[in-house]
Formats: sequence, C-alpha cells, structure tokens
Amino acid sequence: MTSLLDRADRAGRPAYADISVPALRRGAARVLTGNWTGASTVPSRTLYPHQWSWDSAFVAIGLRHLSAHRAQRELESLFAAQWADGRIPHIVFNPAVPEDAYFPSPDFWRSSRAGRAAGAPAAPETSGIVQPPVHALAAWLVHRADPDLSRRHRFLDRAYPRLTAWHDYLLTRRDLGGGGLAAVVHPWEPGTDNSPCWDRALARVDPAPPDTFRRADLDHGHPRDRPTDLDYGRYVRLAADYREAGYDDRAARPAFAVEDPCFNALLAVGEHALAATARALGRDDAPHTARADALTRHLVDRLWDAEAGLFRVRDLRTDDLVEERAVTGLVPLLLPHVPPGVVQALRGTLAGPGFAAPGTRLVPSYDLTGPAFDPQRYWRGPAWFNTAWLIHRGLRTHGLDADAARLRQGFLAEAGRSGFAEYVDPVTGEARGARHFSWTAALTLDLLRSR
Ligand code: 9WN
Repeated sequence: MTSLLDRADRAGRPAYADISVPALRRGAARVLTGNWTGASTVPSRTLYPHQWSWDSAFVAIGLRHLSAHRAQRELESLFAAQWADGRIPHIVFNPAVPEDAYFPSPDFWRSSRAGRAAGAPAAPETSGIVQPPVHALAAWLVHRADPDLSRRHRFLDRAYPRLTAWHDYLLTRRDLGGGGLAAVVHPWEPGTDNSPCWDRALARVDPAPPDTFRRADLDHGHPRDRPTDLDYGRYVRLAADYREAGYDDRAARPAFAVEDPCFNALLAVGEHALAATARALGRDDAPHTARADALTRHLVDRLWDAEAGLFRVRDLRTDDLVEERAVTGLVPLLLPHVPPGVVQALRGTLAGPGFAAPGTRLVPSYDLTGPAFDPQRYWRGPAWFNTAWLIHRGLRTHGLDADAARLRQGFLAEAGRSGFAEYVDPVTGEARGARHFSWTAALTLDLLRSR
C-alpha cells in the first residue's frame, strides 16, 4: 500500500505512516457524507451549519469524484438562491437550523425584505454579501467528470446563464474603482476574513458595540483561533450599513472597498471556464476569452508589485497598495497568461523565507516573516487547504510540476494527519479551527486524482 506520509515528518511528529491512500480517500468521503444535508454540504456541522458559497464550489470539485450528480446538486442549490441582480450570496440559510446556531443569522441579514429591491429571492433567506467566484471553474470541472450525465441533465445549459449573470454583476456593479476589477466591500467577501491585509482599511470602521450582538462562533471555535471581538464589531457594522443601503451597490458608500488579487484571479479563471462552457454549448466563447485577458491585464497593472514579488491588495479609499504580503497575492499564478517574469517571481516568493514552510510543505496564509504573522489565528498565518489547492493548480498551469508535487504531498499528509482540519499551523502542522471540514476533504479527493 502506498504511504503518503513516509517522508512527511521533518518536525519530529509521529509519522502516521499507516495513513494509506485508500484510508485517506475513505476518510475524506466520510467527511463529505457526514456534512451532506440532502441538497448541499455544510462546511462544518458545528461551526458553519448552513451553505457557504465558495465552500460549495470547492466541495463540488471534490464531490464530482464520488458522485457527479451530487456535485451538480451542490452547485444548483446555491444557484437557486441567486439574486435578480446576479449576485450569488455568501451564505444560504437552512430554515431547519435554529437562528442562534450561527451569527449573523437570517434575522440580521433580512435578505428577503432588506434585499428585495436588489433582487433577493423571497426564499431562501441568504446573506447579502458575496464570496470569491470559484463557481464557473467548479461547474466546468463537474461537467468534465461525467459529460454524458451532464448533457442528460442539461447541467451546463442551466448553469451558464446563472454564471454569466454572476460575473456580469461583479464586473459592472462591483467595479467600484473603475479599473476593470471587482471590488469587495466586506472582509468576509474575499473569504480571508481577518487577513492583516484588511487591518488598515478596517481601522477606519467604527465597530458596532459588543452588547448589540452575540458571537456564535466561540461556542465551537477556540478564541485564539478566531477573529477578535474588535474585528467582529467592525464586520457587524459594515454588514449592517450595507443592509441599511438595501444592498444596493449604486447607493451604498462602503467604508471598506478593496481589490483583492485572489478574488479577481478566480474571476478571470472563471471567465476561461465560461469560454470552455460556451464552446461546449456551441456558443461564442470570444466574449469570455476577452474578459479573461482584460482581467489578467488589469490585475498586473493594478495589483502586481515587482519589488514585493507578489500581487497586493488595492485599497480604493486611499487608492494605494496595502503593504501586507498574503497567500492571496500568489493565487494569480492560476492565470495562464500572466507574463513569464511574474510567474518566475511568484515561484521565487513561494520558495523564499516568507512562504516556504518546510515542516508542512504548505503555504501560510500570511508572510512568515511579516509583522502581523500569527501561526494560530485564522487567516493571519495558518495554512489553509483551499489556497494550497489553488496554488497547486497554478504551478501545474505553468509546468512547475516538481513544485506542484511537493505541495501536493504536503497537502495530503497534513489533511490526513489533522483530521481534515479547517487550517493548520504552517510550521508544526497542528490542527486549528474546525475538524472534518468539507473543502479540506473534497480537495483531498481531488488531489488524490491528480499528480
Ligand atoms: C464567515 C465557511 C467560511 C469560509 C470562509 C472562512 C469562514 C465565516 C466565519 O468560514 O468565514 O463567512 O464565520 O468565519 O473564513 O472563507 O467560507 O467555511
């Protein structure tokens, strides 16, 4: 039996050499079965008991290896909650789950009432913000897993208009900087909630008083692993202000508005996937290819920092690049047409002291040598499995196969060792956040299928 972990343990921990490929596959499949609700998958039964947007896309990418049909349903249940303005909400609430199981709950977002003018559906209740657009890529990969089934279900025919409306929303209503990139208006939107990249912009936000809300995350998550109360107060204020503006991007004047390289790289990759989808449907792919190329150009023009060796965040309130270096600045490696010099620089940054973590071979969420580095707290240092998967795909896109193989080994070893944790200490591999976390399991299944 092939052991994944024979050479994995340079940090002196137990080798767990008994975790074989079949056992890892079975373990990952068990997580996805346990988190399946009948129409979609919760990220975690305890911490995140509803459907999340980019989680479902990552889940579908792995689920397609177990059941292409279930993977289609995963995406379709999310699409069913799309707003008329095209936005795909970041949370779709399960009405069977008690209100106090997660905060902010449906009675905070009030989507069906507060979002009516922006096109929120009457049901289900959703949040009013968005998450990174991984969905077009996911839909294309789900189709490819079983094209006959996909054609029989007319899966792409139904997904394509949803996905184009979603991207149209991001490229029009959310081009707040006027530079051809989509902006995010809340730190939950880029999915990397408390990254140090948001600190400076968040400091301008007046926090909601702590006695006006009750955090549910601390019922299940360790306070050291989670964002601080001060950050939560600011998240609540930003979300409440957006809600009060009817979630209308033309009326809202968000205190927080930034362009994130990961979010926009995923949008560009999504346009490449839509080009492939359009071809499969016998439609014109040219508009999508043109959009993907334009997004790639704008990313390089607006966010590339040659001196830092990665892409950075642009703060639209000050119109400058944020100093902090985060894993999200490496994700544009996914784009097939970034200039070769950028690819080489990103590869160098990945191998350099800020992002090489030999103990785990994963990629920390924030520069190991940066002033705000914290190996434990959420997106301020720990290594996450979805960003590792994206970077693995980027390395493969550019033929950097040896680097990709090393990252894949680290991913599989740490995913199995940590019990499919939400994130791990990048240096020691110690598990953090939720366990039996869906995208960790799903992307494990996917990487077991690749090199
Ligand atoms: C807020 C579900 C989500 C992920 C995010 C991750 C975390 C939520 C939270 O969990 O965010 O959306 O309550 O902390 O940061 O990326 O989608 O897994």
